[in-house]
Amino acid sequence: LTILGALADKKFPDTFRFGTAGASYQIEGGWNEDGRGVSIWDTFVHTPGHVKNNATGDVASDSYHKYKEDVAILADLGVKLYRFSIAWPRILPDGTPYKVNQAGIDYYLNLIKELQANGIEPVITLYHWDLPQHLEDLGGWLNPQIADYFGDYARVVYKALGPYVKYWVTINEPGTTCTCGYGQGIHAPGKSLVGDGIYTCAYNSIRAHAKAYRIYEEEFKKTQGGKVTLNIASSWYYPKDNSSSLDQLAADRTFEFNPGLYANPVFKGNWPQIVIDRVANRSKLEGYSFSRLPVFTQEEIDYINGTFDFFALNIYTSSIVEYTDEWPISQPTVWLDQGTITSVDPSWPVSESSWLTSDPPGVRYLLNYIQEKYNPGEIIITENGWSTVPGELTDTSRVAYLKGYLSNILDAIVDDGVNVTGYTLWSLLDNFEWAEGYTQRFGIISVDFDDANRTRTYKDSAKWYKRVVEARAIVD
Ligand code: PNW
Repeated sequence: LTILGALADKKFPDTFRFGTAGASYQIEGGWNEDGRGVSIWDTFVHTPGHVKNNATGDVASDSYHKYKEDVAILADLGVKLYRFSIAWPRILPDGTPYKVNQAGIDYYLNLIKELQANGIEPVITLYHWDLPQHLEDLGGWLNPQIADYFGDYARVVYKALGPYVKYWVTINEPGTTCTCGYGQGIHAPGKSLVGDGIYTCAYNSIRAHAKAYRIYEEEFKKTQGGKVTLNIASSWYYPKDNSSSLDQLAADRTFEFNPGLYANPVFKGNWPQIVIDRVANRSKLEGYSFSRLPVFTQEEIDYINGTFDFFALNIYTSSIVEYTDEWPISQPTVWLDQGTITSVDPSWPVSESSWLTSDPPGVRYLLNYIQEKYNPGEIIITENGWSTVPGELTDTSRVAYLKGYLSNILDAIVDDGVNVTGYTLWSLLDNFEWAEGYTQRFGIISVDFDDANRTRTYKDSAKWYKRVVEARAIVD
């Protein structure tokens, strides 16, 4: 076991736990088994033209049947955390508490039991994008009542699984759902509402998160003692020219329009001021008598502010931001509201996903920035990972990426004093990568999707990660 020379003495502290992650629709399959209801992703993938090669998650990595094998792999890797999500329509087939599906609850109880028998702690996401279709028929994340539906769902899950769970994530990356699902239309439910739908979705997602947080706080925290937060994806944003205060302004603004849109209401109260001001201004110039950004009442601000027990961060990449003069008034869009020009450094290695390039120092900057700005007390990196082509077992580029990111996370912890307590690598298994189907693979474990058995095989990155977990240090 060789530990990288310069890092020989640097160990991840005892407070830090390694893990891996996945999400229900991406890995489970069993889409119509044992009483599971229909989700917006079932509807989306069963309509041709939405996903590469019209792939579906009907079977996916078949974790609905192979969860014991998956847990055995986790145990072999030596990890102590496993992040997974609950399929809302497995628990409540039409999304409402009118009918609770015990078979769905049992699946997750069995999974948790298996994890705990192997000394692995579950980190559970309540919502990772598989909304019950019935709730979409009512308007989905554009319907303000979604907060109440989500609260009722959360209560059912806390009640059934809460005694065994210490870490809850309410909603995974509302920013991605709102942008891709209700803005660009490339994710379910496939709506293109670039000027207003994204903000309405953001508004309701945050209200729904807060509802689920408050329900836990009031009804379960005392007896169950867990922690709850929402999950936020963020890149690190560099100003294009370090010495330009305008580029710095543009980089800050890009942060506020992306993770800030979701983090600020929860960690500080209300939307970021720059977002309020810019959307109001452009809305007015576009002829609206009100802002396209919904207004939180003071009561809502107070209810939402502070609904976190830790920061759950998904970090994959960085980008470079350049200032530009105000764009002319044309179509209302969030991108024109943001009004910056973003790019990447041509020297950053490119993954199999066009949006994902490797800039390891970015994670250290970002962790320090989040620590400073939001003072969350505790940070868990709930996703970080790299995509390669199908079937690649000698995944050198993934090892290089993970080595770079984990080294910088280690530096942030040891040298900068940022309290990162966990890391759940995305992802344990190759899985259904949303609109990209099975063309981009994020797993450290390869899955053969041509084989009915969905045979799992270790990639080099899994063997490497196992040695890192054992050494609690960055190894070669
Ligand atoms: C995540 N970004 O989304 C999702 O939570 C996963 O379900 C998904 O499989 C994974 O990333 C890989 O795509 C993200 O641009 C999408 O920084 C984009 C970004 C981050 C996360």
